[in-house]
Amino acid sequence: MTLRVGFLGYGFMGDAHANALARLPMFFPDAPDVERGVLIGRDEAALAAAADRLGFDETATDWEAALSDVDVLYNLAPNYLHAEPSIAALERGVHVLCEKPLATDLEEARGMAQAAREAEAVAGIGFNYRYVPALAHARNLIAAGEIGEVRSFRGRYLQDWLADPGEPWSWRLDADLAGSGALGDLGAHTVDLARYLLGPDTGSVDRVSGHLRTFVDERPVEDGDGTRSVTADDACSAQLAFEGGATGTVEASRIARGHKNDHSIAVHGTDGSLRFALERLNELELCRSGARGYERVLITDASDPYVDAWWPPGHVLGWEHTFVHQSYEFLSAVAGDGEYAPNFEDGLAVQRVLDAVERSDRSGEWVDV
Ligand code: SOE
Repeated sequence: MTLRVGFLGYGFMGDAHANALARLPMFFPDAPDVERGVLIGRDEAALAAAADRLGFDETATDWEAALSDVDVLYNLAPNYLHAEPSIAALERGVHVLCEKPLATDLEEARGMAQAAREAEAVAGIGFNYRYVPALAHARNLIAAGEIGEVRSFRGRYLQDWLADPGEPWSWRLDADLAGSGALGDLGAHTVDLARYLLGPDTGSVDRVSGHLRTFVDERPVEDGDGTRSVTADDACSAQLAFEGGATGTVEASRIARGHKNDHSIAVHGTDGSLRFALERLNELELCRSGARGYERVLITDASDPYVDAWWPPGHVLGWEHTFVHQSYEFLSAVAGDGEYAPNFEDGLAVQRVLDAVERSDRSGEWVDV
C-alpha cells in the first residue's frame, strides 16, 4: 500500500516535512511507502514552484476538494486553519498530522479532539521535539527511575527573531490568527515536553500562574505602507504545579537577544538530575545518583532512540532528523494499528495549559487547568 499525502501549506514547515518524507525510504526502509501527492495552497504560481522543489506530483487551491484525493493530510497551515480542514479530513477518514499548537483556542481544540475520537483515522500533532534522540533517552531514564521521583521541571524556549521592532508584522503576531504568541508557538512545545518526559501522571499540569507581555504593539507591514497591531505576546512565563506534586516553570520568548532556538530543559529528581539544550541536541547532561555534578553524554550510540537508522557514534544528528522520526512513527501508525502519540488528546491537554496561563495573566491569580 502506498499512502498518498497532501500538505496544506508550504512554508518553513512544508520544507521540514517534505525533507522528512524524502529521507524516509532511505533511512527507515520499513516505513510505509509514501507518495508526496498534492500540495495545497492559495497562490497557484507559488504553489507550482514549491511543488516542484518539494517533490509533489500535483497542486490544489481548494483544500476541501483535495481531501478526496489523499490518504493523509499534513496540516502545516497557520494556526487559524488548523481546526476546519483537520476536522473535515478526519470526518472523511483522512489521517491528519497537524502542526502545533493544536488550535487558536480551547473551544476549537476541544472540537478537534472530539472529531479525532469519532474518526476512523489517526490524528497526530507535530510536537517534533519528542523525537530528539537525547530527549527520548531522557524520558526512558526518568521512566526507569534513574533520577528518582521528579521534584521539579524547568523549561525555557527562547528565540530573538522579534527583538528588532522593525521586524514586519505576520499572522504569528495576531492573537485571532495564531491564538497566542511565544506562549503557543514555543511554550506549547515545552509544556508537551514536560508531559512527555515526566509521564502522564507526574507530568499532568494541575494549576498555573502565568504572565504574558507584548513589548512592541505595532509592526511595519511587509512590502507595504504603515503598521499593523500586534496582539500576541512577545514573551511569557508561567509557574506550574503538577498533579504528581512536582513544581515547574516555563518561559518562552521571541525577543531574547542572542538566543536563536534555545529550548532548554532541566528535570530534578530525588536521586539525580538531567538537563538538555536544543542548540546542542546530541548531548544530555546527567547528574546520577551519588554524583557531585553533571556528566555530559553524547546520545549518538546505535542503542539510543532512532540513532541506528543514521550514522556511526559521534556523527551527530540535527533538528531536521526529528521530523523524519516523527513521520516514521506517524505513518507507521497509519499503516499499522492506528495507535499514535502525541495525538489530538495530547494537543488538547497542552491547549488547556496555554488557556490557563492566559486566564491567570488576566486574573492575576493562580488558576486551575
Ligand atoms: C518559530 O520560530 C518556530 O518555527 C516554531 O513555530 C516551531 O514550532 C519551532 O520548532 C521553531 O521555531
